[in-house]
Amino acid sequence: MRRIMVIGAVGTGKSSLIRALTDAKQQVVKTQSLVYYDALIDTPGEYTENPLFYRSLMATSHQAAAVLLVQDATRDRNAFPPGFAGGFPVPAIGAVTKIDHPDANPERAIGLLRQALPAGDIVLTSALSRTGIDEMQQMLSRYGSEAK
Ligand SMILES: Nc1nc2c(ncn2[C@@H]2O[C@H](COP(=O)(O)OP(=O)(O)O)[C@@H](O)[C@H]2O)c(=O)[nH]1
Ligand SMILES: [Mg+2]
Repeated sequence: MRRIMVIGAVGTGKSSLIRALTDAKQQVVKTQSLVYYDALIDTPGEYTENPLFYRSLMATSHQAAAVLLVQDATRDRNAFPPGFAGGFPVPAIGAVTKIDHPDANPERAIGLLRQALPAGDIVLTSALSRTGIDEMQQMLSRYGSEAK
């Protein structure tokens, strides 16, 4: 199964987004730090926040169909270094999370995400209201990755 590796800062909403995208019945395999779903790989936020873990992210991405960079719509700073998406050997796509939140600023989030992901689709999502979840699932299937 081709999987999408999901990366982003601690508390961005990666795991909530993955839960919204996946079928609760599926088998989940947890390694020490990574969580493998049928179509997605959840990564700890520390891996995105601490450059010591970048090599580990790059290594894992080799077995992924694509990397999904996740940006929190309520945050005013980018968790990723400029051009980060270009360092992966596979295509990169983006998701903005928590667009339902009163403090959400989706336009700002897209601007921040574009610094790390100059090209590639970005979907606006909310795990809470399920906005953009269908669109995310279609995007995953374009990479040969069926979330449910
Ligand atoms: N309002 C709102 N809060 C969310 C949403 N997704 C996640 N959260 C909250 O953000 C926090 C971190 O979510 P989590 O999925 O654990 O983030 P992770 O560290 O990136 O895996 C939790 O308190 C969630 O309830 C969302 O779509 N809308
Ligand atoms: Mg998490």
